[in-house]
Amino acid sequence: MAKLTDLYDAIVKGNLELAVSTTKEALQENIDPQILISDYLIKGMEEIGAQFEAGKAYVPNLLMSARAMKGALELLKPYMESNKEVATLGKVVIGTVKGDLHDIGKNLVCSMLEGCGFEVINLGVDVSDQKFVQAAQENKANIICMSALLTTTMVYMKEVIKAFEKAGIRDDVKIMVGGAPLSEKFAKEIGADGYSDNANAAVTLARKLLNK
Ligand code: B12
Repeated sequence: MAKLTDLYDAIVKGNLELAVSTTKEALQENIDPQILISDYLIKGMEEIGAQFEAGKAYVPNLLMSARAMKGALELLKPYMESNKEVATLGKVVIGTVKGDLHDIGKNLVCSMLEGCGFEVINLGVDVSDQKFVQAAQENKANIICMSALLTTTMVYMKEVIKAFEKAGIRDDVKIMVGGAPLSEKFAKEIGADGYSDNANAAVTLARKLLNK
């Protein structure tokens, strides 16, 4: 039987091999991927983040944890995309804003949206305001999702919203924002249409914004 605490330990210690082997075992035993993500993978990232904050872990530790997390998520992704044949609920353009390279949370939001029937155009990390606007226009997007994990980069979200206004397409899209340092209050202040603090709630919010 898969020892699920190994998955948590693998993320905290940045052990890619253990993360992959435990995830494979858990999948063979039909354990719900959502439980693996919420109860073990994300908890492990939270722990290494807390250690980093306390000066007990360093950037290389974060990188190794992120690598282990990505390895496990790669295996889980196909299970989150099982509803792909469902007609698309809408088009989402998503990216981590300029100056910010954190993409684990953003990729989780992508997978959940895709798994629940949205078509997702993932622009990656370090995305400029013009790149968001261009992608929205080219793809006729319904929703723009922005992610930021740094207090120094979250302010850039306002610039992106201004760029949509300047291009005259602000009313054509719904804008959702997220990432650990954000809040509902911040989202309102910058003029976003919605905020959520996790990938599941992001799907509910996206459906609500499009009345689906
Ligand atoms: C992993 C990590 C890294 C990795 C990133 C690897 C990668 N590919 O993403 C690396 C090592 C590269 C990194 C680098 C840095 N990091 Co870092 N990092 C983290 C860490 C430990 C975890 C982040 C994470 O992945 N969390 C797990 C995911 C699942 O959670 P999440 O991102 O919050 O996403 C969820 C929700 O927020 C939401 N969500 C996210 N995006 C969106 C978008 C939308 C639209 C919606 C609706 C919802 C939503 O849903 C997600 C899933 O539930 C955090 C600490 C922490 N506890 O957050 C620090 C942290 C974010 N990093 C920090 C710092 C300081 C840095 C560096 C500056 C360090 C340095 N000195 O170089 C650099 C900056 C590099 C850059 N320019 O971006 C600080 C930020 C402090 C601050 N207040 O700004 C933190 C908080 C650590 C700390 N406590 O000090 N980091």
